[in-house]
Formats: sequence, C-alpha cells, structure tokens
Amino acid sequence: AEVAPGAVHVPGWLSLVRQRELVATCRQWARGPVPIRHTKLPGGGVMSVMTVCVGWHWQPYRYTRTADDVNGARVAGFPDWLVELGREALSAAYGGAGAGRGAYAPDSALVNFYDGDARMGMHQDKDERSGAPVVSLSIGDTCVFRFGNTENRGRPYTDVELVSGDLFVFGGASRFAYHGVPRVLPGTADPALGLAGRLNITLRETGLRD
Ligand code: MD5
Ligand code: FE
Repeated sequence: AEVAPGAVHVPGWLSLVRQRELVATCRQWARGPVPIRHTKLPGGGVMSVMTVCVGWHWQPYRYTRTADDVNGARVAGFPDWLVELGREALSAAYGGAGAGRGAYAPDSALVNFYDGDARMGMHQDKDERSGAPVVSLSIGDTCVFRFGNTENRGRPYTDVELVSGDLFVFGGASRFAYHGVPRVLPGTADPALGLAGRLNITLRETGLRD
C-alpha cells in the first residue's frame, strides 16, 4: 500500500524463517565489535531505543567508521547479502519496473531495539548524503509508526501499525518526511521468534566514502 508518494508498506514481506535468521544475526551484531547501546544525544540525553550499526556507525549528526562514542572499535562490515536484501525490498515495494533499482547500494544498517517503554520522537533522517530510499524491516512486537510531512513534526500525519515481517520503503518525496514511533505494543510478537520487544532494521545509502 502506498501511504504517500514513494512511501510503500508491504505487510508480511519477511517469512517467519527469515525473521528468525535476522533476529539471530542482529543478536550477533549486538554483541560486537561495537556493542548495542542507547545513543547519547548532543544535549546530554540518551535515546530510549538501543541501536547497533553495521557498515557505518551513526551518532547524531554524523556517520563514522569507528564508534568513538562507545568503545572506539570499527563497526561490523556491511555484508553482500544485506545489499541483496535491500534490492529485493525495493522490487517488492516499487515493482520490477522501478528505475535504477539494481543500482541500489545500501552501505549502512541501523538496528534499533525497542523494549515496551521505548519510543522514537518525530525526526527526519538527514545525516545521509544521498536521496536513495530507506528500507525498514520490522520484527517482533507490533508498533505504532507515525508517518508525517516534510514541513514540521506535527500534523498532518498518518499512524500505521507495523507488524513483525512488515517492510516499509521510504523513497522519493517521502525520504525526508518527519516520522517516529510513539509506542510499542508489548507481548504482540509471535512467541516462535523468541524476542521480547521490537527490532527495526533500516538500510541506507550514506553517500559517504572512506
Ligand atoms: C524505526 N527508525 O521503526 C524507525 C523506522 C530511524 C528510524 O526512524 O531513524 O532509525 S525507519 C523510518 C524512516 C526512515 C527514513 C525516512 C522515513 C522513515 N520517512 O520519511 O518517514 O525504528
Ligand atoms: Fe528515522
């Protein structure tokens, strides 16, 4: 379903098997080389969400190769299979005729973990030097995702429930829209996932080079 121009929601895109594989992979990334952590904000706060990065390390408002705000280690490399997954996601969302799809080359993944109390305030993703689409994969507990406008944090916005296995792609005019996660619905995940909470994986092109 196209929620707005370039913003496409594909419910149930990931099979349960693939979700379980991704949970296992995210658990590995969460252990290191840079452990998952609550990102520190420049104003002194910390995010309620926990994040581990792949390919490039994100902290507001920049991407680096090493995590100087955590343990100084170089982040895990971005695997080829994850580039492939990003291309499949774009095909699923935009269809086989999508222009330049084979050229999608995500080089960074942000893996966010939400416990029942975690939230993400309304923000824009502007730290990438690329207008390429962002691919978002949801696993575990359902959340309320708030998709807003490009002007400000407030209305108009649309609330969408994102369920385990859902794909969301943000491209075109939607790439720089405000968005957030006002709440997670605890205990809604399939017990077969063995995950208490919500994982969100976003694939991005940073537009950066070493
Ligand atoms: C999440 N993560 O569920 C969300 C989903 C983040 C973040 O917001 O920055 O890690 S990603 C949703 C997203 C990405 C880029 C653009 C837009 C939405 N958008 O224009 O709405 O943890
Ligand atoms: Fe975001």
